[in-house]
Amino acid sequence: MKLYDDPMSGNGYKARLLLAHLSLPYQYIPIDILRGESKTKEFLQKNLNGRIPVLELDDGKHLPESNAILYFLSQGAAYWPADIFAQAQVMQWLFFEQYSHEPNIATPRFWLKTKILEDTSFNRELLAQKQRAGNQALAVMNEHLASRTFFVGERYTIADIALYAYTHVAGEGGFDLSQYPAVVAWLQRVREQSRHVTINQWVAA
Ligand SMILES: N[C@@H](CCC(=O)N[C@@H](CS)C(=O)NCC(=O)O)C(=O)O
Repeated sequence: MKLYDDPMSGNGYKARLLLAHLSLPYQYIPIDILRGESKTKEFLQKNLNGRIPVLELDDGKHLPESNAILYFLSQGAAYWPADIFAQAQVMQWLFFEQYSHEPNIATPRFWLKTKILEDTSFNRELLAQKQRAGNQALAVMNEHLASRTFFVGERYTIADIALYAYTHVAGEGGFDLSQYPAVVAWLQRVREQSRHVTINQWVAA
């Protein structure tokens, strides 16, 4: 297997983290999105949408979209529950992550890390809007986790992996996680899972 990914990407980190939990060897192919490497003709054959991460299977098939990669890799493993309602609840949080969480937490992180805000024409009100929506998502997570150890069924699943990826680096997007104590405690439980890797590590083939 190969993973096309940019090392700073939280979406790519979701795949890296699950691959590490599963002890699956893979080849890591760095793609520099800031240099347009995800928009080349060659890359667009792997993902027409021009984005990382993309998982390449040994038979040459390509799978883009981080949460689809999590679903695919977790089949038959403990990170995907057996119960159908619990499966639907995992999906519930994967969709929450993509609609309410990632666009509002990953984007401010990207803007601040790449210093794009130093461009005076950039609308800082847009940053404030994203941060307000991101804080709403963190508040939802905090309330849900106040009486639970993990997002679904009291077990660590791909819902936790998907939500951990950008939550644990939310500070880089200007978010104050100390306002969300249940989230902070959950982040620590995620870090304690076996074969955890940080966002800066990956297991090469
Ligand atoms: N919904 C996609 C989002 C993928 C995505 O936005 N990837 C970013 C990096 S985190 C990217 O490739 N950006 C390059 C671009 O938009 O040109 C997923 O979850 O994988």
